[in-house]
Amino acid sequence: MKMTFRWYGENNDTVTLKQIRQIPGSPGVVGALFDVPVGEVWEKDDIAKLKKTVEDAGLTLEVIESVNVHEDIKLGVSSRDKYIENYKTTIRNLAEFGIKVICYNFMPIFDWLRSDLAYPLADGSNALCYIDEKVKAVDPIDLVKNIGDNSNGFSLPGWEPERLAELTSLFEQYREMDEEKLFANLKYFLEQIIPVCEECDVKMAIHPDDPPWSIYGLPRIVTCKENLDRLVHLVDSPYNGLTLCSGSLGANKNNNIPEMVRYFGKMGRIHFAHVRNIKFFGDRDFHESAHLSSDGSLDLYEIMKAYHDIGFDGYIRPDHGRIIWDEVARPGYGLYDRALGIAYLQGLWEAIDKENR
Ligand SMILES: [Mn+2]
Repeated sequence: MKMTFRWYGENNDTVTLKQIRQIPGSPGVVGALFDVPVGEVWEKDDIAKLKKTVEDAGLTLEVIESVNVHEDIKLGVSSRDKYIENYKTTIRNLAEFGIKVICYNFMPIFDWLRSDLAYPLADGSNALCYIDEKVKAVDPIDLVKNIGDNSNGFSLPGWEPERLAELTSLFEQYREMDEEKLFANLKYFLEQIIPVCEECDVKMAIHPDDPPWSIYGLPRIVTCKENLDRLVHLVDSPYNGLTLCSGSLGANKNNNIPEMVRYFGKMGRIHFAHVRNIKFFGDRDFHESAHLSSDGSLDLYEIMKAYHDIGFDGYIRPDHGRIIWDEVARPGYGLYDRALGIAYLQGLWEAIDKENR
């Protein structure tokens, strides 16, 4: 496995590249151009600059998270072709700078969704949290506002205020959308871009929906083994793969993560692994926890063992962390708890590896 750490870029992250360089094992950087509007081309000059910044700090940049998909592509309206062409150009441009994997998602309107961004935990830390009743009780527009007001001044990816200002009209446009239509629109998109990926050797890795169920009547399709299986066969190419996020998929108690790792891993379709834990306190209520198995509801040993068993050699990263030790950071993306997560994942891996020699 190739360990990585997500970074939001200079002036956009409280975590520095110097700090990342000092995390045990010196992970690679997962980056993105956060100031390019969704749907526009990522220009070579900007990619070159990002790559140089990362490499000057003694780190590598081979994974992008995310190149977001324009809403018109998800909606399947005629203007999508223009945005798909832009996406293809972005893939070609990224390939020129050694990018190997692009993470993306196909969630209508919202990206990940939580009811609380700083849910207090018993030990005095705080974490992202999802309480189903709370989400249902609030109007989506108020929810967006709450998220914006509680993100410590950061614009959270997928929650850009400009885009969400048009929430009412977006909901209107999705009125007729169902899972089948969304699958068809994803297929159309993949059929166009996967040949470009094959030509440039860049793998697409779709991130699951978070949480993995429909919210506010919007369809969500990247949610379970059955749908992921359908998805990887929409275009049957090794370049059409997954970001297997244990925390996102794990929020549905029916999803067996180690089994999914083995199933899609053997198929060679897991290009990026997000490994984190969550703690349930209701059927659809959970808060994010430290990565440690005993702190959450998922067994991280079993998950890492599944990756080891399939001989996983792709990119992996710890995912959201709690906010601990009075750190002020982007919700879910502080340095400390994610660095602890990395050390833990590497410890599990070393132990499993040596046990199995
Ligand atoms: Mn994730």
